[in-house]
Amino acid sequence: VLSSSIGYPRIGEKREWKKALERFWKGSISEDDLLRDMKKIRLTHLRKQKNLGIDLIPVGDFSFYDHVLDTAFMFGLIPSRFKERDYSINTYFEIARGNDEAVASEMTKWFNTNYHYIVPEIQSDHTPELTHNYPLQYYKEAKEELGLTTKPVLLGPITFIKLAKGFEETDSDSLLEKLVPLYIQVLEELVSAGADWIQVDEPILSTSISEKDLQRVKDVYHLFHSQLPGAKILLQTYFEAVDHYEEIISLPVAGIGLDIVHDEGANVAALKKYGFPTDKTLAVGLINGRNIWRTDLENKLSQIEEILSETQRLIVQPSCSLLHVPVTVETEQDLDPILKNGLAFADQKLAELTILTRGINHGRDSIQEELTIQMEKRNQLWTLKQNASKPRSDGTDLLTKRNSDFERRQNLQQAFFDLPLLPTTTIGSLPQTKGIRQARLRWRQGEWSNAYYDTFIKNNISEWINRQEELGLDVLVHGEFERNDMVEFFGEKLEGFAFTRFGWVQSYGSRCVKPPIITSDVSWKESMTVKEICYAQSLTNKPVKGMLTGPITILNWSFVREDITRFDVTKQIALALEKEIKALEEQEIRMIQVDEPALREGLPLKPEKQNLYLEQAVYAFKLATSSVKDETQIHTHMCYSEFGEIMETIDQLDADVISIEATRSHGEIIADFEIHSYKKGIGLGVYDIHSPRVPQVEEMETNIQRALQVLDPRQFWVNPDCGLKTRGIEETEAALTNMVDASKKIREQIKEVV
Ligand code: THG
Ligand code: ZN
Repeated sequence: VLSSSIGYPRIGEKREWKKALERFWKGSISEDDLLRDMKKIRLTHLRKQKNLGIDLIPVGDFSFYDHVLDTAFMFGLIPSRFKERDYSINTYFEIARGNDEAVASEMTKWFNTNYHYIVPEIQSDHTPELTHNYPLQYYKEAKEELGLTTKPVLLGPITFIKLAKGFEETDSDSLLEKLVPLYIQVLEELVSAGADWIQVDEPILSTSISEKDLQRVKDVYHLFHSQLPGAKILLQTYFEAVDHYEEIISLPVAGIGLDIVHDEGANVAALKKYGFPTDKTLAVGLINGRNIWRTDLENKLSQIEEILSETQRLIVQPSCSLLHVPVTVETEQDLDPILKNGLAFADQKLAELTILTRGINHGRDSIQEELTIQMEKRNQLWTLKQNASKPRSDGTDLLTKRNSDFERRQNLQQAFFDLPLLPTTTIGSLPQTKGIRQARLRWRQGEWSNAYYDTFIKNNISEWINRQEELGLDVLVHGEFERNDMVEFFGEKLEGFAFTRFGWVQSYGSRCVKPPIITSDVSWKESMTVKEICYAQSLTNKPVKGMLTGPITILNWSFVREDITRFDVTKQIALALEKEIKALEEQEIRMIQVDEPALREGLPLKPEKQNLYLEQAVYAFKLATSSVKDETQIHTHMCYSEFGEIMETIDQLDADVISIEATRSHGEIIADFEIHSYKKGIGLGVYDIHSPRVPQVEEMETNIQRALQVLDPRQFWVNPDCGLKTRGIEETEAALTNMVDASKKIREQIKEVV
């Protein structure tokens, strides 16, 4: 049995990768410098995996930005607004980041993770061509520099085209006809260079695919087989069970990779029911690639024994690429030692894998010592937790319904706030300038006293309250200058969370997040937002919105304990937030926004599991928000499109006002709300904040008018499409001035009609 790594984090132990990229973008290092730094990082990662004892080490999982973009670029699929046929690294980055003339390609979530990929845009006049054979380059590099024979990794053609946009579904076949020969060329060159296993990722097989797509899978992999009888393809799936187990295992490939961690037992059940072909290798995704807890190796050994009784040719590996976990626990100096011992990031997971592999190959006795140590470390953490935690009641006695229905609340709220038609507001965060980031750092490092820092934050709040008043906004925000990440901030103030220093995970491009770790029961210990919000409210007669991150988002953007259910953890978070909401309300804060940007991302990949998730999400949101007075207006905000399928859920949240990111796909979202005849308050972003461009008044008027064709002016709010923290001050002021103008103009036009 061989051990294998499906993919390794790109960012480096100290985010060297991110830093090199950002230095290059800033112009402070040359392209040659960048290439040299990146090569060094790649080789370091290969060496590390080798030293950890991994047999099959991946190449081609590395990227300068995103592996989906790499695949598009490798095949010359450059959107026509960029320099076509210029396959330089600058064009590559422009597609991801935009340039002065052209907007960047859209990015969206990679399956149910917090990683974002660049959506390939394939135009009907595109003729794909092979511009770079990245896996080959990296394969050769590993051989020449380190004498290593590695396992090239590619994103498979079916998943690639399913993630792409810009063409009709009916054109998929002709597109595949053009792409598949290029894939064959890539594979052929790899085989000629001596590659043994070649991993072709098709995570789309873990979603529910249509019969038509299944047929496409069969056609493509049969073609690969007939054209490349010598290629040892490992067809890799992850994140869920495969729906069409029998068909998948019958494909003419040398190996199949299955995730047996996130499949809720379905893959192994299928294996037992239908068996596995004796001439193929099963790559078993055994170690959780998405959490950070030390593995129960005893349990994994028994699982492997069970699998070995069905089929003998095995590779063992993590359940998915380790892109989704931080690099190493080693560098963490400040963690509680029991917690630290109980954690496994990418490097520790690969070490676990090596132990398991030895145990399988040479018998359990050969790893007894390591096994004992490992199990002790795990048990120390978890028995401790179990003693400490007394799971709450099932929550049936808890309040999850507002006092009155929306109609009554709406009347009371209108009387209370007396807002104009098409009220203007923003989503919550205001520009986080370098000065603000630096101030936070100085305070954290003890350079600034609490009092000094508090004054600094207050000054920023007051400056921006004035600005918002001058701009003529109707509902104001305090700006969130005191906050780092919207989940980290609350995690640090709630009971039950732990934090790492270097536990970064790539979110998109060079941007990383450091997910908090939920280690024990979550509870409220002190007010988290009251001081800043009340200070802001004291400066103005206009309403200031209280700003909180919702329970589902805190859950989805954290690493979560596994000794109690995720739903139990969610309820704990919701109850803690409820306390904060009550605390705000007691201080006369009467608009409270509870953001759930990650609600859609956590949607299970399998349709049959989606309802339960959505029900629980609604329950948690209502648990947090239902106990307020009728006059208190609950807002929520969500990012990203594809709301159609969760419209029902959005309605059930029973928020008085929702704002959603909509500028990039305005038409579709408006249609969704029309179909579902949504009646509550709604702000569809009237401009895109992801770009420094300042839109003209007319452009925003058009966006508002378009929405008013289907939405009642009495329900419509005018706001940017997301928080403004990544924008500069000047562009923000200019855009908001135009936004307020646009709203006022339309107010004038419609006031007779309403
Ligand atoms: N928080 C978390 N996850 C997220 C978002 C978030 N996922 C989706 C979306 N928002 C991703 N967006 C971003 C935007 C900015 C950054 C990261 C993700 C970012 N990160 C800093 C960096 O990499 O330089 C580090 C942050 C810091 O210094 O604290 O800017 O908002 N959890
Ligand atoms: Zn948003």
